[in-house]
Amino acid sequence: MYKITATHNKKLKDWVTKMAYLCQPQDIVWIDGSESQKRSIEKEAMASGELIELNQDKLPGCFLHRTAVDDVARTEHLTFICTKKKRDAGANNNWMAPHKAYKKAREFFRGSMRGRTMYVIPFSMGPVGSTFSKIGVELTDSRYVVLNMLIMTRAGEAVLRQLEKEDDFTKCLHSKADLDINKRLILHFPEDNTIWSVSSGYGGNVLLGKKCLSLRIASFLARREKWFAEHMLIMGIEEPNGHIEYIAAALPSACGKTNLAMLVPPEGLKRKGYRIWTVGDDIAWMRVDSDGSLWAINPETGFFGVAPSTNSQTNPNMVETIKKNTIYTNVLLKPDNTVWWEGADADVPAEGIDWQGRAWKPGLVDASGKKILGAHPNSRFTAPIANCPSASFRLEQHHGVPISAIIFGARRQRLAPLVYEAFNWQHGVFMGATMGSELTAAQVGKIGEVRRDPMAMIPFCGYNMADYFRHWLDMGKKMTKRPKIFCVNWFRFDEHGKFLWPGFKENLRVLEWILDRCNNKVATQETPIGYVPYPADIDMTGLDLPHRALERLFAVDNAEWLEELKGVKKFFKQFKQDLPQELWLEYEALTRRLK
Ligand code: GTP
Ligand code: SPV
Ligand code: MN
Repeated sequence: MYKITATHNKKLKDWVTKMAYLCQPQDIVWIDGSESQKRSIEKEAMASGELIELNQDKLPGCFLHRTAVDDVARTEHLTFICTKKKRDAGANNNWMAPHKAYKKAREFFRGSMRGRTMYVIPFSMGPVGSTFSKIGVELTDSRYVVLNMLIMTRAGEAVLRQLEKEDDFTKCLHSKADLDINKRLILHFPEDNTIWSVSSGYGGNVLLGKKCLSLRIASFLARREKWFAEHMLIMGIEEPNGHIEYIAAALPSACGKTNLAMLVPPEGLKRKGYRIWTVGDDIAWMRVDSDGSLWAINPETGFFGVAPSTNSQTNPNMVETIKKNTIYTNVLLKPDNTVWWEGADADVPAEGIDWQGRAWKPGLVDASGKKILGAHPNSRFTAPIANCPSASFRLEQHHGVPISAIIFGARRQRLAPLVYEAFNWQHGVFMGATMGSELTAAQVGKIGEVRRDPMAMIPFCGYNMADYFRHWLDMGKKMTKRPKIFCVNWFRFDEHGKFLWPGFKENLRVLEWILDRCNNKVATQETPIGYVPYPADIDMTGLDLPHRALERLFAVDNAEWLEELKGVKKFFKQFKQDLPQELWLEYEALTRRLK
């Protein structure tokens, strides 16, 4: 009953047919990437209620979508790595045996698309045909997923044509089914290059090109093929003489990647004539090139960014980016059919419809007296990078950009200095491997609790993290021109619970120091945890901070760090004898320096 004519690729044909018999859609539609097909899917999504059309005079091409109330963030406890051996998934992942996982999920997929269309989305992560790039095909019964994937990836005809030349692709199956959280599973089969996601309609759970393919599956492939797939932004910093240096930075979810990637220089630094180029805000694929240095691409073509606090003070480039062709998820709808969220530019609206579709006005509280928010704290927008005023001119280059510095960041009210530098590559890998960060609204869980989040990859590393650390150490040996490694923390508090550092655009002052270090322009102070700046080397022109704020931002409290190391030890011990010995050596050396 299902006839496939869109492709000659037998593997693709057979797989689509098989999945169709499992899910039983009423028909199959192949996504070609054309404007006319996109328009017709938008119309159907409006008719079915999946999308609400926004005010087309003020927000052309923009829509609003609301997810189910219990489907508003990634569900890490329902996310599994299904390798034959449990050991290969590692202590960092939930594991299920592949045959068990397929069997369990198959029951949830069986007939799940009845009465619906199955869309076939051929997509490329990275420019079609680049040596960096990987192809995926996502089958989904969600028009919201289709329209998001059209923004986030290169999807359509060109990819199908590429699939006539190369056979390999990641098989991605998604069905929203009936969105029942008790039947929700996000399954990865790295050994089969396959992803199955069922009963969710939220971002990272269902836009399978993003975290599932570009991080979990790609990290597995990257180790095998000797490259990096990382949860990192990529940005270029151009000096007035036209020279551009690129950096890659890993910060955990909702810890500032998007904001950093497109910052606008603060007034005080404008005289220096910096210009920022945004390459990516979430994912970096990096390779060692024949010149011995590290080159990076952003495999995505869009932003899936956090809405709350996005305004023209914090992120003017994003405000510009999301004015057209943007899909908003779980924000507040205003009476004039525009949108709002906590921390948006416009005044708090007198009334509106909240993210759950209920009438809302300021000051509402729930039964327990808690303020009811207009927008969900993890409400998001999906927008094309091409809309961004700072979008890099090298986005389509198959070669990517060369990376001068790697930055690891975390959200820590205490402990971690604003910035510090690793002594060398191995110490830098140790710094990344021992990152801890406070949880945010981006994942279901206890907000504020500190968890170990090595390289911001704890939710995204598709294999045993002990092997991942080994891979990081090995890659250092592959490079003759290694990037320097740094740690940053924009989130340190003063004794009154206020941020010590203003953050956002002011972070350029820290990046400037980092680049100065890469070019051996400034000296540092050595501390047990790494090199910290001399306060005088941070350009503070136009920024007034309280007395001795910088000293406090760079302070290292040995007792606090020794306490922190207890958590690190516990984390490392989970990996037993698999953990690279080098990391234990670094651990012991740090302990000695702190004592
Ligand atoms: P994901 O998309 O989940 O991977 O998040 P992200 O790392 O891109 O985080 P994003 O830039 O969207 O920032 C998340 C939250 O952190 C927002 O509420 C921002 O307002 C806040 N934030 C970002 N940068 C800074 C900063 O420098 N200082 C402070 N205090 N807050 C920041
Ligand atoms: C993150 O949580 O790190 C995100 C959002 O970037 S999601 O796509 O849902 O993973
Ligand atoms: Mn992210």
